[in-house]
Amino acid sequence: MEKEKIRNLEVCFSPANFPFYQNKEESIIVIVDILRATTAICTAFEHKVAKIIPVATLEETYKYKNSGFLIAGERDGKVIEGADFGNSPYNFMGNAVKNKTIVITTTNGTQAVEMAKNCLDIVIGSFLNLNALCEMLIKQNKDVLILCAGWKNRFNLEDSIFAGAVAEKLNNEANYSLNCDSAMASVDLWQIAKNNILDYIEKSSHRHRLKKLGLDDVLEYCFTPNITKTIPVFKENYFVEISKL
Ligand code: 3SL
Repeated sequence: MEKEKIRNLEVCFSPANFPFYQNKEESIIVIVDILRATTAICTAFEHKVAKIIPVATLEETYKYKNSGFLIAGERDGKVIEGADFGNSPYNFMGNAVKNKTIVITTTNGTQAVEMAKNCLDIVIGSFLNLNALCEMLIKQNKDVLILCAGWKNRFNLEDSIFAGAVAEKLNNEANYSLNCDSAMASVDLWQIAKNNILDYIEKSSHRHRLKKLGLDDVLEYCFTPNITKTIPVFKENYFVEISKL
């Protein structure tokens, strides 16, 4: 007999739609920006960063810089002036990040975090921590809302297929029902893409944006599953590894 599906999994394809989701306070919010912000954040925690402070505005970022913090960030893919790091996951490796606190601002990823900031449970998802994330969500047994950062409030393929990967797993392996059309659409997209993600993602507009800027060296890395078991979780005003809570 099939297990009763008692938890809901919803997918929000754009931060612009986030205010319309009613069940935010009861849900774990998974923020996703596969190219490249949430992949970079997961990389930083795999490389033992202490904290990541996400901020929405450049003004706030430079305030932190003036107080002596390391800052990372981009706008439209380009590294912001005066930054210690850009937003390539390769920047967030080794001694550059180990035991450090880094302030990050990005075009879409940290804006999505900003929208969700008042919610109780916020975590970061990427292909890098896919299985660990799903295992944690199943263990928590709460409703889940996946917030895709998209591109300037528009839909994007890479975040949506990742949402589909999580939705499919939670639906198949646990008691999650997919009652919203966007969750079902994300699973359909994932099923089309999953056997050859890199070919599929050739269509993605941000993939082309990164190529034009010469920043697409991270493409394969961003779609590599399960490089890390770390799960960045939001506390007060920063992300920390879940085991440090
Ligand atoms: O928009 C974002 O948050 C970034 O991930 C975009 S970029 O890939 O760094 O250009």
